[in-house]
Amino acid sequence: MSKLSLAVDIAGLKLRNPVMNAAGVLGMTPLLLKHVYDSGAGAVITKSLGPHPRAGHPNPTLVRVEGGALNAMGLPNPGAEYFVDEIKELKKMGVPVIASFFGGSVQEFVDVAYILTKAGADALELNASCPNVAEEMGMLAADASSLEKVTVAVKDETSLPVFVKLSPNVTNIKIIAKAAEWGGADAITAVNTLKAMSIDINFKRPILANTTGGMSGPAVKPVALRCVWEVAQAVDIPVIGSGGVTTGGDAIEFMLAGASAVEVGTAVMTHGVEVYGQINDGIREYLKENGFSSVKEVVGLAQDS
Ligand code: RRO
Repeated sequence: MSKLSLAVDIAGLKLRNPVMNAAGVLGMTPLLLKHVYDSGAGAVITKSLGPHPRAGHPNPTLVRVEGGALNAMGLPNPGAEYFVDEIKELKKMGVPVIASFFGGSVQEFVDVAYILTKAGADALELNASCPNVAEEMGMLAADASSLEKVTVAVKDETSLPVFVKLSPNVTNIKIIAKAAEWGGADAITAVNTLKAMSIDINFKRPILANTTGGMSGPAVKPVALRCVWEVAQAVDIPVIGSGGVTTGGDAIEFMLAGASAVEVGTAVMTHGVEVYGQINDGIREYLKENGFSSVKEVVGLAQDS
């Protein structure tokens, strides 16, 4: 039997394994991201970077809830220009870097894509789906035609693979995914967090200062899995799964639904940064036990009738 391989190729981006951190998780400094890579991730994803530094929302911005967590960070980031040296540093250390980014207009998306491309990122993840900011900045992924336009403009600016990260907070994710593909997206990341809230019954007020936040963690996994399933049916480009992945078995579920790779965020809170290596161990074990020699053989298998 041939040697077992966890290596994947996502739209030309070759990675040693299919597990990455989700944007925003340990993504603020190169040292934290290097730690993610050393702990076993195949690539790292930066915090979503915008055209200007942003403080984000006031505290509380994070609350644990049953089955996961809610966050309303509000896109805090130092600005893309500041992160140029951080990306260069990571590249010097041999770490594959996917730069997550956003803008408040088509031009801002293009400007930030230009900065991050010049910085030497290996791929870009266009964040079209933050649930915690005003519509025009966050929920681009609710409007197929705007998303297509932004994707076209970004693809015109960069030669890097562009992954478009979608929201689960839409009626028909297939239409949105198709629009991103028409715009030239090289892959789809499905999905960002689920809009949610929590109330303190003693204070009789919402816990998050922003009132609502994005739900992540094991409780959203079935929703994210359904999104991956639908997106994989709608497009011919690779899909990256995100939402509640904690174990190798979870990652395999996403792959069977059609994901070529997965992003892991909230599990770091419960399992520490070692979770990246543990998930890879679980994937390897599954491949071995089921007679597969590569991750590719599993992708989309549950879709075959
Ligand atoms: O910073 C945030 O509040 C945030 C972002 Br940019 C995102 O894409 N998803 C999320 O749950 N929180």
